[in-house]
Amino acid sequence: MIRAFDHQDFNAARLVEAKAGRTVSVCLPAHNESSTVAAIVRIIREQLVERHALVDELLVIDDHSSDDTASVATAAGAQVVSAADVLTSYPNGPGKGRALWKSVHASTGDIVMWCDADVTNFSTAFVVGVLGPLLTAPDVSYAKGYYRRPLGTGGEGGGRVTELVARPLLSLLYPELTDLVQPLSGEYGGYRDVLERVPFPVGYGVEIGLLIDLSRRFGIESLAQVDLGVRRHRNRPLNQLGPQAMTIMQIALRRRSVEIVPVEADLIRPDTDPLAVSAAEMPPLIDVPEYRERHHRKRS
Ligand SMILES: Nc1nc2c(ncn2[C@@H]2O[C@H](COP(=O)(O)OP(=O)(O)O)[C@@H](O)[C@H]2O)c(=O)[nH]1
Ligand SMILES: [Mg+2]
Repeated sequence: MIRAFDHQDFNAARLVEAKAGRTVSVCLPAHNESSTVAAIVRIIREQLVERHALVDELLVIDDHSSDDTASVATAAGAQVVSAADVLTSYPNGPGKGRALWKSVHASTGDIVMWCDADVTNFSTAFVVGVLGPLLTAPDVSYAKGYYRRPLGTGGEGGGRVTELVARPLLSLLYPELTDLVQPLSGEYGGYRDVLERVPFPVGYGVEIGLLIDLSRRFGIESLAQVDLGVRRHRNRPLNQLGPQAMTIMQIALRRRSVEIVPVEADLIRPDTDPLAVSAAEMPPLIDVPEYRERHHRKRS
């Protein structure tokens, strides 16, 4: 069983005491999120940087946004890093997973956690909840948020990709991960010294890739999940979920055997042009010389 917690078991003041010298970076990946990112930044800065010293560093990883994501996030009090400027000798390009990988390099905390920047009902519970087990449960090194996700009609459950792709794949191939309520949630984090040891899929396969790799490498008991309450975000049309689903399948299948499916493949649909879907991965940061240079610490 993956250990489960509830955000209500934690509060910011007590977690500040539990930090005991450890530092926390919160990173928000953002591609054209100008309508939501500022409110999220402001809540974290006012409540968890200034009122309680829980969060030591607040980064927005802006990825070629064509709107004013960068300026509104800066005005709201985040440090904005342009993804294009980080680890420039590695293959550049869009992708949530690549942005997360770059944020591990760009940030400095002992703990790095992420929140999606498109959440419309953000509260401090998201950060407090994920940090709770990381700061208080000694063997937890990776914590994954979960929540109820109301769709327009009030239906519960996961998202469509969660129900139709992630859960069936985990049931077939990785049953030890099936008690995760939201395997694809965007609010999660872990200790730098585990995150730097695993590859990061460049796109939307990053969540499933991290779960599979961290559980294999550090044991299922190093994982925790935390109830964060209710979460609302942008709901995408079905035609945008196909490529997400496909890259998740590529990442999960290729961890069983790289021969099953190719790393680059076209999603073929009758009424649209073929769409290239990539399951490329960025290498473990510990193997990246620039990372070792910047974060060099004594390690065993
Ligand atoms: N930096 C960066 N962020 C991205 C990219 N793609 C998605 N994101 C961010 O990742 C978060 C989750 O993406 P979203 O599209 O909402 O995924 P979904 O909730 O699974 O549909 C949001 O904050 C996005 O702005 C990207 O290529 N680069
Ligand atoms: Mg979203």
